[in-house]
Amino acid sequence: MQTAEAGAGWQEDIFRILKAQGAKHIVYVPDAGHSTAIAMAEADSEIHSVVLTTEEEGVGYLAGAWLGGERGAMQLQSSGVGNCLNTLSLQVCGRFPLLMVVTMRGDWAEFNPWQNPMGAGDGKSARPDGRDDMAGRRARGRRSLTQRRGDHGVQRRFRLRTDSGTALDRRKAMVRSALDRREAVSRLLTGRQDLLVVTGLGSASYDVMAVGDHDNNYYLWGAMGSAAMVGLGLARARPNHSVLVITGDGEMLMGLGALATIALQEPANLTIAVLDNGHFGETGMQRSHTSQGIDLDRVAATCGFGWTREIRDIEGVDELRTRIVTREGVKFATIKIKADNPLRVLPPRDSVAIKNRFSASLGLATI
Ligand SMILES: Cc1ncc(C[n+]2csc(CCOP(=O)(O)OP(=O)(O)O)c2C)c(N)n1
Repeated sequence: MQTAEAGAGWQEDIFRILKAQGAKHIVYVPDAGHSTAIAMAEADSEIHSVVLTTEEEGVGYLAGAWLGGERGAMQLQSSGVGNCLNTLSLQVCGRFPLLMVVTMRGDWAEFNPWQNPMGAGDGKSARPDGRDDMAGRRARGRRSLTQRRGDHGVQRRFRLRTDSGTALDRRKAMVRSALDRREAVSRLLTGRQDLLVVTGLGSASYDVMAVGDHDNNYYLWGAMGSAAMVGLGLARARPNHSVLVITGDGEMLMGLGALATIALQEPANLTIAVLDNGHFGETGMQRSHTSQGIDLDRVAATCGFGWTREIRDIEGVDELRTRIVTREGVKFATIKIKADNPLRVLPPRDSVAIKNRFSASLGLATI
């Protein structure tokens, strides 16, 4: 009895402190240790509480909320810190604050040995600047170079096997009915006014930059799979703005769980537009799942997005543009584009400056 009360007590304290410090967003993958605080967040109408499918979604979400001028925290267990590693580049490179309240597993008397690797490693994992262990990193770098060389051989053999008959026909049909990516993005952003735009890494960012740099653009250069969640956090923090995420099929596929998370939140002001060339264009045009039977708009529809479309013509892009500004429900579109690689138009790489510019344009103080 005494133990249970003590447990609930610290959780209540954590929730109260977070709220007192102005946290508006509590995002979590449940851990038993956080259950009281999660229940308090769920019951509090002033808090956006967001259940995630995986912890890295929380990293993107909280960066988005911060871009929109609001604070939050993630509650997770130590194994979830491991899930976040790559996305932490968002915090490091954009210098977004990130508060994670981590319940430790893999500590003294842990009964599940599978909790031990992350329990023992969390201190280092949460430091993606990785200032220690340089020798280990160099060794790992050599190994991954060998693996990369090996992988390319595998890809070539795989491509030869799959490029036969019907698959090839399907690809040709797709190319015939596909849009020019630069034209599609340019049309989508025409007359954008106060639209807030988040771009996934690589080609989608180059397309948006090719239209013209803008104070209300936030470009991701990494944290692959995070764009939709940054969009969600931003949309929740800025309900009176329309928020548009523009990303690639590969980037969206890496964060597919986000579609489930976003559908539950139903942000009426958020639209996700996936530029779908059926390939990982940036890395050498390897085929992605979307040219092999996976339809992202149908995944979004199944998750519960109220409006979804597969767009194959410029009229469809025009319709999407008019819908984005309505803020009448969460929307998802795949825009089928040609699998080509137009000249790269690189956005600025100083992600802190871009963040501060974005905040300033919303009238927010920058730090
Ligand atoms: C975690 C991670 N894995 C792999 C990569 C390498 N990578 C960079 S861009 C990219 C493909 C992006 O494909 P897509 O989003 O479809 O954009 P496209 O260039 O095809 O428009 C990949 C796999 C990465 N940056 N991060």
